[in-house]
Amino acid sequence: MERTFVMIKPDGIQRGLAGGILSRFEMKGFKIVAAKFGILPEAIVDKHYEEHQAKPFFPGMKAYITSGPVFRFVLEGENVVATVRKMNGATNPAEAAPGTVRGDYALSIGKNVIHAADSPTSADREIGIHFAKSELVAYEKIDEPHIYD
Ligand code: FUP
Repeated sequence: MERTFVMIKPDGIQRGLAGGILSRFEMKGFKIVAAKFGILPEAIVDKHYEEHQAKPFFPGMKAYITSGPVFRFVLEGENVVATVRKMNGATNPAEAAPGTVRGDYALSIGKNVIHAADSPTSADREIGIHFAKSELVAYEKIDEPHIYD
């Protein structure tokens, strides 16, 4: 079963959006297999955003993403990577459709509330950066027969 990495950023935490956002994914049918709350260590930020390190927005983004706690979790389910990206909406909230997390809750790209991995390969990489294997919990959820054909 596919897994993805999701992070509610400091703006989402400060605005009290974390529970409601996690609830969207639970109600969709995805299973929570790991979660942690806290301030990101600098080394984790550098690894996570490796591809953006040379970009002009990187220093500001790094300062922001470490300015307060974030809520990180791993979700599991069929097509979870692409589905969570769709549920989050476009990176730039101005282009995010209503009904998506960013379409409903965000106005600017630097404060876009949430991150999710953009491919199964990125998901594996990001899960490995943020969680130890022992922190990923494999378990049966009783609603699965009612969610999957
Ligand atoms: P995403 O895959 O949706 O997380 O988006 P990107 O990897 O393109 O960007 C990562 C983060 O960099 C965004 F969530 C916000 C930040 N960013 C900016 O602050 N300014 C930009 O112009 C582009 C991205």
